[in-house]
Amino acid sequence: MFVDEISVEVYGGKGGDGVAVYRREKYVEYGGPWGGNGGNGGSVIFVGDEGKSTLIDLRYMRHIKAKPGERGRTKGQHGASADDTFVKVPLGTIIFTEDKSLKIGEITKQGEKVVVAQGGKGGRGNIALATHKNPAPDYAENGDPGVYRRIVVELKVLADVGLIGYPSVGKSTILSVVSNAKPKIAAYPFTTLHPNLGMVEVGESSFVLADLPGLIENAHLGLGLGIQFLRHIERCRIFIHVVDLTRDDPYDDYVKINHELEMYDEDLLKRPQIVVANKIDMPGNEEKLKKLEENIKMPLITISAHQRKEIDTLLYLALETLQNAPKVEEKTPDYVKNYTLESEEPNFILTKQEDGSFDLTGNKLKLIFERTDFTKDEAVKRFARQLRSMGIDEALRKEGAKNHDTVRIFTYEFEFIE
Ligand SMILES: Nc1nc2c(ncn2[C@@H]2O[C@H](COP(=O)(O)OP(=O)(O)OP(=O)(O)O)[C@@H](O)[C@H]2O)c(=O)[nH]1
Ligand SMILES: [Mg+2]
Repeated sequence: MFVDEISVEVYGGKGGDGVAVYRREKYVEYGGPWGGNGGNGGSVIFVGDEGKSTLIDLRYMRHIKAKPGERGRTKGQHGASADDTFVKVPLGTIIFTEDKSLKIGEITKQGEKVVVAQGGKGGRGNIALATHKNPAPDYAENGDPGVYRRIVVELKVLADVGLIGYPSVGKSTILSVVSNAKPKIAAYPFTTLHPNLGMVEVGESSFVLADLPGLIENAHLGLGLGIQFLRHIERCRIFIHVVDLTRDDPYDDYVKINHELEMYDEDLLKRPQIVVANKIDMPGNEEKLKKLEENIKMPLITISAHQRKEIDTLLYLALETLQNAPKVEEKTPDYVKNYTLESEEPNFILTKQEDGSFDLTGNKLKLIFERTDFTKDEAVKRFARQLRSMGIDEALRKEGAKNHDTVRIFTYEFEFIE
């Protein structure tokens, strides 16, 4: 099955915790701090791979977790950072945030990488935390949590040439005779439910051909398989427009399909088309053929996919047309902003509750919170200092906080002390 949009959960690895230990050796009188830093957690990284053409792999790994960093060790040794977790994805993959309002990245080249979930930084051990004032801290930092997010991964078919036309005109049959692809072929409409891709070799050259689900009138309004497949057409540089000589009026079909393209995006009509009249092996097609020849201004080739008649003529013409066709401009919807790491978020968000207590949240505050080992007095004091330097005390005062008011920070409650 062709997968073109999939939602997955990605987890950066947690950073390893730093440790708080002291040096105790035979001849060392005053053992100093000797706890190493935790290692960084691994990141989940998507990497472009030309060998892939679908997102099917992602379907089998809905949750992608990178490994955590190692805890710091004694003797000042740092914990090892975890290896990143790489996931190979096809070129043309676009990664969005869950609601698709932000684009996290796009992969267009072999080996190109996009970090989709950053691993957490390792926490500092008590060596790194030692200061002039406190040369031997008895606490260490916890490792940062890795980024967790749900992402939407999208792949538009990266085909150069697209087969378009009504259902049952023989699009899949054509793909099956010119490539190794094995699309489903049957005498009923909408046999093809998802685009199939095939690599077509023509002499020394090759191109990717997409067999697209059949279109019908008002596809642009969602009829038949509808708009979702018109999207796949966007990247094709040229079209092979297939008409069926056994249908009542192939010329009328041709006009209607082009109208659908135009209604979806009028630029699509500017792309070169080769019109292919298929099923010439069937009797009674002279009149219909004549009407096509008289009215169609584009190159027209008459073939029989069944009997493999004139298939080579078609392929050489497709290749030549493709080589002269302009590159397709990517259209990114206006609403999609590029995701940036510098968030415009404030350091913290303070809200006064109805019962007179205060609530503090925010991603930056969260980071400091997660790093703190609340079982250690010293660490808690340090946390309080960090809050002060972020301006939280002042903000609380401004909001009217008085002695002994309750301040909630994530899972902990504190007392405000003047
Ligand atoms: N006589 C004859 N029949 C053909 C020819 N090419 C395809 N067919 C038949 O037409 C029917 C439809 O063919 P498909 O290739 O599945 O058509 P399609 O355009 O992919 O159809 P959808 O996937 O439904 O859009 C099948 O029964 C084919 O065997 C041909 O050259 N001659
Ligand atoms: Mg088909």
